[in-house]
Amino acid sequence: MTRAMVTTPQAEAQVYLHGAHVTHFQPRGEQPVLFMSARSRFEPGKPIRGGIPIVFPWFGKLASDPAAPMHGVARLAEWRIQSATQAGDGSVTLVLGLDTDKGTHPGWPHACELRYHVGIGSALDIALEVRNCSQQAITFEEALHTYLAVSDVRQVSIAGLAGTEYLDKTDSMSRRTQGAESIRITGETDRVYLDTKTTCVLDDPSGGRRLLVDKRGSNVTVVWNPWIAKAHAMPDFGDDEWAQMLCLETCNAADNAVTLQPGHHHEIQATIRSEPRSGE
Ligand code: TA6
Repeated sequence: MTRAMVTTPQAEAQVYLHGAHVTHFQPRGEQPVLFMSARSRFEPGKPIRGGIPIVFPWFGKLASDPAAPMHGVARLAEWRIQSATQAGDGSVTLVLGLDTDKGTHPGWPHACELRYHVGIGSALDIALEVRNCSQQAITFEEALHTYLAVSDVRQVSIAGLAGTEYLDKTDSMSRRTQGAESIRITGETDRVYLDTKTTCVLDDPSGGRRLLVDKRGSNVTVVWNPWIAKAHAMPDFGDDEWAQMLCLETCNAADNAVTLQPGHHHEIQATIRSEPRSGE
């Protein structure tokens, strides 16, 4: 598979054309920020496990066609490099492109232009732009399904979602409200936080760092960890890898799906960066 290996004064990164998939981001002198499964597949028609899969145009299962690929078609498609530019400070921006049309999938016969901007500097800046090139309004779901690398998920905490309503996918999508305390991961966790625009901060004590996910154009945040049983059930995921990752996903889905009029475009954007824990 073709990938772009990018090295800048601030960081290094890898981006596969398959799914426009960022699989690696490592600021100079720091640990990798993204988790990649040692058992990930790298084959046509299969998603890459880890890094940042792009979810589009449906999140999860497609209600009208349960046989349709989970999380849509964008992460399974071959994207092309539109441009690669370097700024004065040495940071690099790649733009990848994918166009959809009536032949893309029966569940998505719409003409759209997708442009994915990947900025590699001291932070990782990613933005998915969707342009509706059809004659009718379209509605879609999307996610930058980020797998963050953590030293031990049982010790991390996530701040930024206090008081936010969420759908609990481990309990038949029941609606709940997050308490005031930071989120701790103590079992399989799969939550769709609604109507939230806030920055999330993942505190990783034994990793000695905090990972921050700031976002724009997104009203949903998903928090996911498969824990033990789900990890065992996933063929492209190591049985013990659940402790080394947490997905903090920048999304628009469910109540917050996006509707675009003809000729209009929408952008979802996330900035991912790490900083030392205070005093460390
Ligand atoms: O974003 C969380 C989630 O929707 C979970 O329900 C889980 O299925 C995860 O995505 C991974 O999905 P995948 O299709 O990559 O196995």
